[in-house]
Amino acid sequence: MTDQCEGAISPPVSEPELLKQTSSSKPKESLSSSLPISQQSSSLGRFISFEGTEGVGKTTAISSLCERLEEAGIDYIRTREPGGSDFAEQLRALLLNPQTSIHDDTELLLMFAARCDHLHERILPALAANKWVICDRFIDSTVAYQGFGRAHGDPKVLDKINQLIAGFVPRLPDTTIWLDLPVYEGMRRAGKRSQADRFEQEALDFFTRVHQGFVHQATEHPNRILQIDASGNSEEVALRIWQSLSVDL
Ligand code: Z5A
Repeated sequence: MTDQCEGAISPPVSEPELLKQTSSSKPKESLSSSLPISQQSSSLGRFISFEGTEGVGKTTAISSLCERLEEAGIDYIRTREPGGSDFAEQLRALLLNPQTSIHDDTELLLMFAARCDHLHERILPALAANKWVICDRFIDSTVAYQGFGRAHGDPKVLDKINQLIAGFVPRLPDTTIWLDLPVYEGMRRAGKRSQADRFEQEALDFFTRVHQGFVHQATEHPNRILQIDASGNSEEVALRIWQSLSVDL
């Protein structure tokens, strides 16, 4: 599970850290001198999405990045998809519920309905206020899960998704961090948790196709998507991300 949004459905008590919404205004002085970002005091909002197959460590890596942004005194919001706004969180609850049974097209359109609300209620206003937006999953997940996981990379479905992106997504991420890890390793990491949601119940073949979807996106959008090796411990992964971002910024 990932982050929560302002005023949305309360998360389980076991995930208190996910309630964090925006950066604290207090930088942690003891660590800030080691930050590699040259524009530590920059007020320009950046849109950064995180992507990857199940259990690759996005939530963990986003927490580390947010800590570093706080240390740098950068104002940000942390959010997630599907979800991130009140209405989108309601759709998320339906989409992830293992009891939900819907047609693939319905799932695709609900992902975009949620995204539309999230963009207009949360992402675009934050960027307009020069805040950074750190988003757990965005459009590349739709290509990977609905386009490749569900539709096996069918060009007609990919075309529909690209049309939805062109029609309803006025702002793409500036940078997408794709945490890349062998599918079985992510499933092993995620498997340590107790309850599987509707997507997590899918089989290895499904997640292998999802991974192909991320490979596809990284090939199509090499300037936006940074492929980051997600193996190793969480500190190593966080450092790789930070170094990649500081180069990219
Ligand atoms: N979905 C979709 O189909 N279409 C769309 O357009 C969008 C989404 C936007 C959202 O699920 C589901 O929606 C998602 C795709 C679909 N389904 N799946 N699968 P979610 O938000 O609940 O779950 P998730 O995005 O897949 O995240 P996750 O499974 O919770 O994993 P994660 O955030 O990437 O990983 P984590 O929670 O940070 O780490 C997983 C475990 O590994 C945890 O116990 C950590 O302590 C551990 N961990 C983390 N890093 C490490 C390292 N480096 N080493 C060892 N262990 C680690």
